[in-house]
Amino acid sequence: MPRTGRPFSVRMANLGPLGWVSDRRGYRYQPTHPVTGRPWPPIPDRLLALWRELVGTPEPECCLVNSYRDGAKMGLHRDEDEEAQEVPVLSVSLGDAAIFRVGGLARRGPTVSLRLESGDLVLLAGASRRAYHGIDRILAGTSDLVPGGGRINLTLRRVSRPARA
Ligand SMILES: O=C(O)CCC(=O)C(=O)O
Ligand SMILES: [Mn+2]
Repeated sequence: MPRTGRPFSVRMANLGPLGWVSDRRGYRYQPTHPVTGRPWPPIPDRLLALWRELVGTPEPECCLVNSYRDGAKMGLHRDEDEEAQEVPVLSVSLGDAAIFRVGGLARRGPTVSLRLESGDLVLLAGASRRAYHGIDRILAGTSDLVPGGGRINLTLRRVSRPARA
């Protein structure tokens, strides 16, 4: 985590031309893995097809892979490291169910929570693109999809501003 250098409880990897990374210096997108220096693997065609069906153009540039095990959670935040703030964010939940919390544009405003099951999709589009959201907890043992248990969330994002047609 920025400043403190403490680890997140969620483990992360990336697919695609850009990956979201975090360290003491802050959050950013970069084309290579921060430790190996290698490019991220490509986003699988099935995910690109899902994006084309639900979002259309432009193409996503990052698929963040979040792995939740052993009490991992994600605090309330907005996805705001992308230049392309008007392009929706699409996420796919796999494995154990999760309690997802979503609010509005103010950090301290009212929120609602909903249960995301394996296979559920979340599309943050329009006004909700800038809404606060997070994962309160994982309901361990609700799915046997992920080997060893837990939840995987795939979050697809456009990062750079699309070229004008
Ligand atoms: O795990 C989730 O469903 C949410 C992930 C998320 O909000 C993020 O990676 O920015
Ligand atoms: Mn998010």
